[in-house]
Amino acid sequence: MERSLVLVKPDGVQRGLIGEVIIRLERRGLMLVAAKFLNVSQELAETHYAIHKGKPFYDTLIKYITSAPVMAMVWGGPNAVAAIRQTMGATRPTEAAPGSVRHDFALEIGRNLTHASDTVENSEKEVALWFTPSELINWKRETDRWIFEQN
Ligand code: IDP
Ligand code: MG
Repeated sequence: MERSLVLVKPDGVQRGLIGEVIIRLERRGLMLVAAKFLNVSQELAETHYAIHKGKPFYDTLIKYITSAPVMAMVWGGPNAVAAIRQTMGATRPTEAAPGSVRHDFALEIGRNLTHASDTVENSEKEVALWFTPSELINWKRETDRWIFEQN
């Protein structure tokens, strides 16, 4: 099953939007695979955002993600990476599709509430960075056959 790392970033946690993000992913039919609430260390932040090192927003991005607790989750399902990116919306909230989390709840790119893996390859790396194998729950839902064509 395809999986994606999803973070409710510090602004989302502070604004009480953890439940809002979860409800949208649950309603879409995606499956929760893992979850934990944590303060992000400097080291984890730098590894997670290594691809952005050197960019003008890198230092503020690291400060943002380490500034307060985040809700880290793994969600799975068919085309989970693309589906979750769509549910979260484009990086810049003013370019995010109406109905997406970033459109509906955010205004600024540096306060865009969530993270979601951008490719299948990166999703597997990110899941392994944030979670140990034993934290990833492999389970079946009674509703799977009504949501997934193949299960
Ligand atoms: P993504 O979160 O949609 O994958 P990325 O381009 O990977 O977007 O950027 C990571 C995060 O860095 C964004 O979610 C946003 O919080 C922040 N960011 C990206 N570009 C800018 C910018 O130009 N100014 C401020 N923050 C930015
Ligand atoms: Mg990204």
